[in-house]
Amino acid sequence: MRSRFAIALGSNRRHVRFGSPEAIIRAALTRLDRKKVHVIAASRTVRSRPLGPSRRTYANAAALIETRFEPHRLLKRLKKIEREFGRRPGGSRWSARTLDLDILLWSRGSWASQGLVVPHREFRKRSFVLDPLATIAGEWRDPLSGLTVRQLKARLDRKRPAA
Ligand code: A4P
Ligand code: MG
Repeated sequence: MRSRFAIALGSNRRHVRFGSPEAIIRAALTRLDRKKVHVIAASRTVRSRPLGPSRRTYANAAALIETRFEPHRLLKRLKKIEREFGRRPGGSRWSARTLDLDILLWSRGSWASQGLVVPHREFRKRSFVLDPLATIAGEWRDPLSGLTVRQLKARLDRKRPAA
């Protein structure tokens, strides 16, 4: 049975072949849409100030995909793509990275296994995730809070008015 996932894409480092973080995100979206994984919507790429210690500006985007994969199988594919884009495993947490792919939401609800929690634990607090996601999945309801993506974004915007 096919299900849907919302995915976050982030990059804050140039790649020798693909170029700027924006170009990396575009290339990653093309790469994602292959072999049993279908990209059915993608947001525009936005620039965002880094959260955490890295000082490099990020490019972020969100995508909706359709696949028969279970969450852990999809994570394996995402990790493979991160490696193809030159992300080295074992770099310090939040260090500059060429490509970060996170699973945000799953149409069948919640998932927890070793090394994977869906919905993503931090996504409700991050405007660089909710802003692009709201443009393609505003009505998607977070199974934990019961709020839609649009409502989560509005709640976050109230807390952190745009600078
Ligand atoms: N993992 C557990 N749940 C998930 C999930 N739902 N999706 C595990 C993906 N992975 C999940 O992630 C570490 C491990 O989390 C994975 O191996 C997987 O087993 P990682 O991507 O390898 O490492 P990371 O990215 O350094 O850690 P983490 O916790 O994913 O960092 P974040 O939270 O992704 O933060 N600022 C801006 N403006 N834009 C950004 O995109 N990103 C980060 C990274 C920091 N600041 C940022 C941005
Ligand atoms: Mg990550």
